[in-house]
Amino acid sequence: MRGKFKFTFGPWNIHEGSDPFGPMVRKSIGFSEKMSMYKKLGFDGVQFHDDDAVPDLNNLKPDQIIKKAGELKNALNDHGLSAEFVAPRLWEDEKTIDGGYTSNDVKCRDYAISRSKRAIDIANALGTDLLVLWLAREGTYIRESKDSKVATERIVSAINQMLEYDLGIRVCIEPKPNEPMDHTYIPTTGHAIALAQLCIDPARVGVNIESAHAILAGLDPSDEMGYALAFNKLWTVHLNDQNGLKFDQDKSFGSVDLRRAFNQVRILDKHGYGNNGEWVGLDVKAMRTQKLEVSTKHLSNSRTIFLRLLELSRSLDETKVDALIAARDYEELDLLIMNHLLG
Ligand code: XLS
Ligand code: MG
Repeated sequence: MRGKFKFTFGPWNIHEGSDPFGPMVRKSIGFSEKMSMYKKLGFDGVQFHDDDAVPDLNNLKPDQIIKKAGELKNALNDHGLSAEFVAPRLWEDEKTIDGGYTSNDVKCRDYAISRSKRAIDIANALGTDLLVLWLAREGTYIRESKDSKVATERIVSAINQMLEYDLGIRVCIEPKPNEPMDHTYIPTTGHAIALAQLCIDPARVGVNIESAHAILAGLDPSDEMGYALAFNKLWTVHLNDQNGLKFDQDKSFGSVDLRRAFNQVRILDKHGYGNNGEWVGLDVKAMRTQKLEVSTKHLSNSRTIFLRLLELSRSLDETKVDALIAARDYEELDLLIMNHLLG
């Protein structure tokens, strides 16, 4: 079965270029202007952090949040766009300095859970059943500051409370091994899928695999995807690229290692990704050097590369591949792939 591909990105992927060492270099673009850019760039869906969808939500009551999210839903409809998921942004608030669900302070843990429930309310109002959890600060800078068994149990308990709060919501963990933390508790796809088994309804806990995060964990993103597909748990992806073990770069898809990108497209297509409505999400950032007028090319380029790699994947002579596998001639298979990619 072939895959079916439609694309999303989040408003944070059109950004001002600030980094830990320097301020913004491009002016901010408001969300309504961004909304009008999606279709032109070839995208049909939007990924949201809770406060991308409803700014200032800490100062609003639950019913006010739902009302604002409803207004946003109308605006999305006007643009012919769907919401793919909502992710509670549990890494900026002062109450999440030491983590959300794993914070050592019970008041902060309660805040993280109540904020996650607001994110679920927003997801419902936007017409999506997918909640993404990037567990940004659920980890430590020094091992002694938290107990990893207790932390794991706290994450499970938090997810259980979300599953209980809304019997229709699906929780999608986005693993990442480090940054901002030294080490996080759910660093890989395997960790996330095993964690799902500890939850009250494992069938509603899946993964969002980000290429760069897998690479930062020293793993191959396409193998991570294949693993999640085997569990029917690959519910969304964050495609991008990463040049080795350093900060999370969110480079354009395929821009570092075309063959690695090819294999991600190939595994998704071979196993019918998208036939159950899954989206291809991109989590890419423009280079800081890019001028404002041309600061969305990383998005359209990543999509273009995906589609070109899809053509290559579909035009690969699979009979030859099978014959070389049968002959165990992997050197020749290597050359076949290289020649195919070189065109
Ligand atoms: C950061 C994450 C982030 C999430 C969205 O590393 O990739 O962008 O995907 O919350
Ligand atoms: Mg991501």
